[in-house]
Amino acid sequence: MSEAVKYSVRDGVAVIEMNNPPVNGLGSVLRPGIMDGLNKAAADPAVKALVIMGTLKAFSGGADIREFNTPKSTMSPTLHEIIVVQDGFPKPIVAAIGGFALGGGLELALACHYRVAAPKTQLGLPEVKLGLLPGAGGTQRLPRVVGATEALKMMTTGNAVSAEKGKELGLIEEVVQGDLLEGAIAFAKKLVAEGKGPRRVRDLTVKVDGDPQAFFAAARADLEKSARGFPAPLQILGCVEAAATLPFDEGRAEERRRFQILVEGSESKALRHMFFAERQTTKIPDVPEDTPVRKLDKAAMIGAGTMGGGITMSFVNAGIPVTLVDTSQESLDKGLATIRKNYSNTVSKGRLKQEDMDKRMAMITPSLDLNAVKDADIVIEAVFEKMDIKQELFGKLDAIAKPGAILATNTSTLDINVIAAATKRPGDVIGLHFFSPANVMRLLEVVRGAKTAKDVLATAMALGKKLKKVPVVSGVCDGFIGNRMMEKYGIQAWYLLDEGATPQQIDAAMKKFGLAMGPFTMYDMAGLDVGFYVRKRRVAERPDYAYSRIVDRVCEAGRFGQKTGKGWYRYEAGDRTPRPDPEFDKILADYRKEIGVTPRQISDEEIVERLIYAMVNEAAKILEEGIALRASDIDTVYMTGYGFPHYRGGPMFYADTVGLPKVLAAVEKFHQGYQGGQWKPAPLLVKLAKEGKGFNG
Ligand code: T1G
Repeated sequence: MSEAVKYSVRDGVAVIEMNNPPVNGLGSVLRPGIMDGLNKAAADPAVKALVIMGTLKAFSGGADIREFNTPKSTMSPTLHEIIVVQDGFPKPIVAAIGGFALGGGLELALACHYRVAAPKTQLGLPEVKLGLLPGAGGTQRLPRVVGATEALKMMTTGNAVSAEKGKELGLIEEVVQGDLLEGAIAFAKKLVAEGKGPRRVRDLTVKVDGDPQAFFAAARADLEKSARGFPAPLQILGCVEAAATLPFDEGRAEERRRFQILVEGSESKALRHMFFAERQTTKIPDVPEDTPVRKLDKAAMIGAGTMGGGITMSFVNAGIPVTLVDTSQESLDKGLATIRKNYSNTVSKGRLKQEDMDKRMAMITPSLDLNAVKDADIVIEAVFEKMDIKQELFGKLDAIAKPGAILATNTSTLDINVIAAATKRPGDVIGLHFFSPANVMRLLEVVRGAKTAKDVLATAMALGKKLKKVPVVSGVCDGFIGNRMMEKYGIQAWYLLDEGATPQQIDAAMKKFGLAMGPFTMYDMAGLDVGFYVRKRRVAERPDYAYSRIVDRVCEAGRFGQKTGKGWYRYEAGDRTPRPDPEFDKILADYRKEIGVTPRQISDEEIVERLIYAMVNEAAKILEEGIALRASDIDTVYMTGYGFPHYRGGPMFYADTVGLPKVLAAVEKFHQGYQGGQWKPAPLLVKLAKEGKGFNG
């Protein structure tokens, strides 16, 4: 038996203990040991019952996702083969669940005859979050235990239930308050004493609320609306319907058929890529995982505006008190009122208790005095995006903040190294680029300055996770990772207007591609004023900075988006719906005449290629320059901060899926066009395309 599985016998009860860190993934390491234990327990006449257990932290996190689409996933014994042995087992099997039983882990437990769990254990079938369905009998057994309604809810949301809820649902027999293994063995011995043998879940029937035909028709209609193009939820529904209408083995065959469709599909591969990508971002080659992190018990926020307020909320939500500093009482009051309103909205939706809101508000200490930051372990600024203002502030913070305090800037474009140079402690300076709304968006770009100390970087990454963000390391460049790519995306959108497209056509094409919203709707929502200012700076720094001036024409007409009631679109008072605007059409027509361009028909395909491949080409440069540590970090940036469709896995994964030779051919075609150098293929793209490789290895 492998050391990942321990087998023992106590008072006639065999115990199989799985110990394959970090999550007892049911991969090719663990499965043989489980099968050996089953065979031993079945063959030993002294054994009257069997307990299967993991560790207190993890019963099992399910099948090993890394093995899918590889020979390992079908290496015998498979999870399916183990479960068949459980089904035919002649003695009662008890699952002793601690920590979590998820996916194949819960399916293993469901193939046991009884289940006990420690308090607070999480029980779930989250496969849908990977674009899959429970493929080891879960879609057939769970409905037999909790009924069709609860089973559908658990499997189509992927949300786990607690042990206590599991007991209510009949998913487990007992919540063991004391030692889990002792409790499970006692439960097994009691079964034997009472002469209770195996009780196979597969022999139960599925309870359906009301008429089955009507039930499943209604469920299908609901899922067709909510699934938004994802295939897994409807495949799960098909399996539950089979569980309710077919003999077990036929239902199981239906489940395997539908699972195979999903596991080979691009959506699931993209979602599995994202699962691992999000967990790779904290792995920094030259910063060991055990690098000591600094204490972060108190924070200070400079700037009570939109970003400062959102960042403050992120900290107090994580239990870190914040001293909120601004230059005027009016700004402070406004900032606190916005925070209070945001929390009140959450309370009114029942997602936050009033007492918790009050606790969080009490953790915010407003101040007009910069010296109030002197005890903070970390000071973050979100003041006006001007270098001289930031430098002056950092000079002051350097003198006030205590030794060892981290000084962070929320700048979205300015050079961290220049800001750090305004202090005597550049090692303590780092960029924490939050995305608006900062209390909601998961992405946090952690910008590493040339002199940022390794422990400061490690501390910032740990802080990101504590704030329930996805921290991604970026090097220093204009726009870091996300905005630098987004700039190329926007430039192509503007050029396409010159050439004959409209904002609504481009937005529609990008929404059809899967983005949460198109570029022009997004720019109107974010506001065109910041970009107007940033472009002026860029043109001053780089006179050859090329872009269509249509965007400046719009700004010069005072059209800055929703905040001015018009931008690329017009807006009715109190209504955020973007509406085509004849006034804009005239600005565009005049501009086309000014540059002598006759508008042409442009296909959606060209729109998507121009916008996405412009980003991919820039991303290849970001990778080459070491601004991003890996391609999957860039994918993570786009999926957690820019509304990139998860089922496409991010821009780099999408490019790999299209095939880099095809991407390169398109980039080279655009390079021959009037934009010329802007489309010069990145050397890394050329190299990988020629080698037949992808960005994600
Ligand atoms: N397979 C492979 N690796 C996994 C894994 C899994 N199922 N779950 C976690 N890991 C790795 C993860 O990549 C990370 O690796 C480390 O474990 C710690 O993860 C047949 C088809 C279990 C709640 O969807 O939800 O069963 O970065 O940081 O915060 O029907 O991991 O250290 O190298 O997330 O304590 C279904 C997925 C699979 C559960 C633990 N199961 N995992 O959270 O740790 S498909 C899931 C999680 C399946 C069957 C179907 C969480 C967790 P590294 P972590 P955590």
